[in-house]
Amino acid sequence: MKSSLPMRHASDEPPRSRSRPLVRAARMALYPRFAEVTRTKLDRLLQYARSHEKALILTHDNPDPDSIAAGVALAYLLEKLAGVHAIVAYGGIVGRAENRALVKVLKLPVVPVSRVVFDDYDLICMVDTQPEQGNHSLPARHFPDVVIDHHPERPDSHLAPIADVGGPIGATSTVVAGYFRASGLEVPPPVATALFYGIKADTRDLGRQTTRPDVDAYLWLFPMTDKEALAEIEHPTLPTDYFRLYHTAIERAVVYGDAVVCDLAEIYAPDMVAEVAERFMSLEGMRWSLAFGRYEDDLYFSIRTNDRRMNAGRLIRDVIEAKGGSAGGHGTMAGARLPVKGLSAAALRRLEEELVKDFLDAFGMKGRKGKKMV
Ligand SMILES: [Mn+2]
Repeated sequence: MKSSLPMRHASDEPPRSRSRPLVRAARMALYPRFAEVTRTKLDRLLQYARSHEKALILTHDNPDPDSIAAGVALAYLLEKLAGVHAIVAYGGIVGRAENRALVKVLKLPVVPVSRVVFDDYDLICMVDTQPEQGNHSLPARHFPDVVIDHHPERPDSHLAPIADVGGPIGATSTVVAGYFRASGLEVPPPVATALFYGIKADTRDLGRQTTRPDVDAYLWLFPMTDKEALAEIEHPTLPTDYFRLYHTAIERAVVYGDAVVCDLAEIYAPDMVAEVAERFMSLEGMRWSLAFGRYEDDLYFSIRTNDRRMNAGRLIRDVIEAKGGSAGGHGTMAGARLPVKGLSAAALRRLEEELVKDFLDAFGMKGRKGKKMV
């Protein structure tokens, strides 16, 4: 059945940039097809969109640069090439200072989903997430028409008329940059800068989960970026809360063998767990990094690994979905959310202890004694 659905890439998966040389040579031969396939995907998307009037593009909750950039770029494409009025909305908050700067400095037109009346839109798109992912704010009575996401595909995503999901690509921004390139449309500097930063952030400067299309899109976009804006985004001023949280993080981090675990308690923005997990991954000798904290009625989790044999996305789903939460991610980075509304302080502590134990088991650190990081 799947093969009859539009915009699916199975045979046109781009090569991983770090394949062994022989395999790489063989895959390179496939590469021209990637551009061709992208053109076809764009045509199908535009043809579908043209019979609609108003598009709502949803990012995942607490959006990262990749989802914001992909959303804004898709909105621009739909307006220019399909004549569809498009807005970009997100659930949760734009938390990290870099992400706030991205929106502010580039004046990106994104709005909180609380301001959206879903029934006003006849075209619903989802970027950097998928219907079953559980980290977005699309009400269950709606289903997206368009899904564009580089995360591993979920079965339901292909029920969307237009789905460009899965594959090894490092960023959804790479996929949308590919559409731009195929369209021949000029990329406005704010859009180019956002897409560039989206790829840079998701691939950690092209060092993680990076494929040749990611590198190509990055290089293609760079001359079109606003360098001053980029510097402002990458080096934003930070609130006192940020340093307070880091202080807490450093004091509370515990090392178990080659895994570092940090319970951040209250956090001022959900995406701070990702920031801390990422940072502690640079601690010498670590193979795993886990950070979690509470924001409003949810516990947020973020894990990182540098072990290519492991799959962080699968691991976090196994642990968190068993407890009724939602999770997603890929090989080296993943995140999750678990509702804890109404739990007493004692019950919450027990749950956290259980979860840390589950994670340590999954990391292969069963029964290890922890030692404070500092
Ligand atoms: Mn992404």
